[in-house]
Amino acid sequence: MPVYKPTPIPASEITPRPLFNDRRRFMQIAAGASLAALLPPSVWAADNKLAGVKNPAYTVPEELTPYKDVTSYNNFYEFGTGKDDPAKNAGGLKTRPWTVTVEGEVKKPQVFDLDTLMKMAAIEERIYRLRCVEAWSMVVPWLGFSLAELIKQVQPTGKAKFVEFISLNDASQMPGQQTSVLAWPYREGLRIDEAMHPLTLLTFGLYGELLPNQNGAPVRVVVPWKYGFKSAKSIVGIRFAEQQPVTSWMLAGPSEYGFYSNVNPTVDHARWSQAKERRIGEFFRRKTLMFNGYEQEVAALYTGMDLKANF
Ligand SMILES: Nc1nc2c(c(=O)[nH]1)N[C@H]1C(S)=C(S)[C@@H](COP(=O)(O)O)O[C@H]1N2
Ligand SMILES: [Mo]
Repeated sequence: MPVYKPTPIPASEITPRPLFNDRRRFMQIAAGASLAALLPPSVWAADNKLAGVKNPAYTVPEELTPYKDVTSYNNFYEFGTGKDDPAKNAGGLKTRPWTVTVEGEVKKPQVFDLDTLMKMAAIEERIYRLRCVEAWSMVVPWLGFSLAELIKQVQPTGKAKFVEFISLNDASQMPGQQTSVLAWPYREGLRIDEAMHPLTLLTFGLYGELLPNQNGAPVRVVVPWKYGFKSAKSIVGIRFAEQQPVTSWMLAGPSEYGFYSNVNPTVDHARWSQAKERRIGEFFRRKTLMFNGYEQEVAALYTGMDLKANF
């Protein structure tokens, strides 16, 4: 089993950089104004707030995608396949009480209540890119902590080589599950060293509030160097296994969606190029970066692997 050795974070990544290109907004933040002050008041339903300490090691030198776009342009097939379907149809999702069952090849299998899970480690704000396989991308201030914190607590056995994520399966709440566009429940997976990588974020919120339902409330993963579909939403199960799990997208199209699905501008999707992407809210397309810009941090995970064969 490949053991993850943390890559030293280069000095350029540690030096705090402006979070925004827009100088005025940056100066407001630098002057100590809270992010809340920069957003429309309607966004800040008091009970939905979630505080996170900014982690300057995890940011990108690009403008944030506006909250409105992050929460209205979504993929969440449990609520329909249109980009605006999740925001329209996910309102009734019941996100409390909520449990996440952690099982399989672990010494301490456990059912975590959401509130217990959220208190397991300090919630950080991390600004990550998220790039969909459909060649659009966003920059989002996520709130959560490294999934590794949870994995360490449950103590994987020597046999645990993969981690599977299982989303909620409830057609009464998720109208999209009345169709068979994907095999339900939505399943995704990572190799255990990918899951242990500090960048892999167990995510509870964005933009200073709890996750809106359409973004995967109440808990999801965000794996920033992989195509968006690896970042499973509304997770109810995490299973450790010796064998590579079969994911919903692999079942839907094995020649189009591989297990690894690393963002890679040099490996095209079966039906389109991955060389460029459209940042939501922008007109001109940008060049897609290797591993979505996280090459320095994650390339070592794939040393010696043929990334064309393992797409
Ligand atoms: N359960 C579940 N998780 C999911 C999806 C889904 O359809 N169901 N879509 C994936 C895809 S394709 C993308 S691009 C991201 C989108 O996350 P966002 O809506 O927060 O931008 O969620 C991923 N996680
Ligand atoms: Mo996606």
